[in-house]
Amino acid sequence: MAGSERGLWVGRWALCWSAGWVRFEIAAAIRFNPGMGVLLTSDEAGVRTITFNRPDALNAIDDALTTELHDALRKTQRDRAVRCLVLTGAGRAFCAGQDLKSAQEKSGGGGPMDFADELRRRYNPIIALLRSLETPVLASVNGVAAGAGWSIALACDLRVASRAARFVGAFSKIGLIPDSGMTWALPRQVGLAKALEIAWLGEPLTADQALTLGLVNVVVEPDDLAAKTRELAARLALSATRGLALTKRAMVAGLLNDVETQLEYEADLQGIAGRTRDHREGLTAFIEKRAAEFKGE
Ligand code: LHQ
Repeated sequence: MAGSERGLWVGRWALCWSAGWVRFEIAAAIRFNPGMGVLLTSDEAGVRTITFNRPDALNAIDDALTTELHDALRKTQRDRAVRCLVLTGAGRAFCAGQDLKSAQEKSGGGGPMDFADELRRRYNPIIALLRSLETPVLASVNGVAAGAGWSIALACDLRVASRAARFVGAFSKIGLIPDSGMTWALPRQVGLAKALEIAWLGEPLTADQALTLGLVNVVVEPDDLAAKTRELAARLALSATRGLALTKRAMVAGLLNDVETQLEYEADLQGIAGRTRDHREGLTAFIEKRAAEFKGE
């Protein structure tokens, strides 16, 4: 086996309270890969979870993290068994953005670092990959998301946030502009004036403020985050995921196209969706009055 395939197969006992009864569940067939350094990767029933794993530095992004994340996303892109991807952070943070200490070391403690080169080589390919992944991508925002860490969360398709999460556009505090796709995503999600206010003033947003602005999809108590993330990810993974991928493609194109172009594009993509096995299965299940069993084909 190679790469993430090298993971160990382990069984996990999950202890759940349900309707007043203690229920034991074996979450069977969890593939867990502990050996990737600054990322942890686990697979369970079509859901891949990638965990940023530099908790002492609030999962700040150093060179190893961008290399491993890029690699992990490329593998995910090629792995048809993955039908939902979750990104989250170990410890109390989601991700604190660029590792400012390693940035200073790289610049020799004084001279300016070539940020344009850093972004083009290390960050932009990650954001482009996240945006283009056919697999639905969930950010499970367990704590603070700052700078490019927030940009990564924004590049995911949906965001589930712990009430302990905070969103910090750290850029203006260090004389930089929002990057890693934030200037693309933020004005589209909250409008130009709000995006400028967030970027210029740099006031942290609470999870509830982010929910009000539509920047996260749901907020739950910290102890409920893992369960809520699993529930949503499992639901997406069991969906007609080819259709979901085509929907994502259509919606993103719709942000840029005029209406005639978009109608034409929708017709093209619906043509593809109409030829999928999942569409046939959905129709058959409707007629047979049973739940559909989608395979992502
Ligand atoms: C960190 C970091 C960190 C290293 C906390 N680095 N250690 C990319 C590349 C190229 C061009 C430029 O742009 C970019 C994109 C960017 O991401 S730029 C923005 C970079 N990020 C920041 O400016 C955020 C800096 N961090 C903070 O403002 C705070 O730490 C936040 C608000 C994230 C959390 O605050 P607290 O909860 O109060 O935690 P803390 O500040 O006490 O941090 C805990 C530890 O984590 C601490 O280390 P220590 O050894 O003292 O315990 C921090 O130094 C470390 N840490 N962020 N980005």
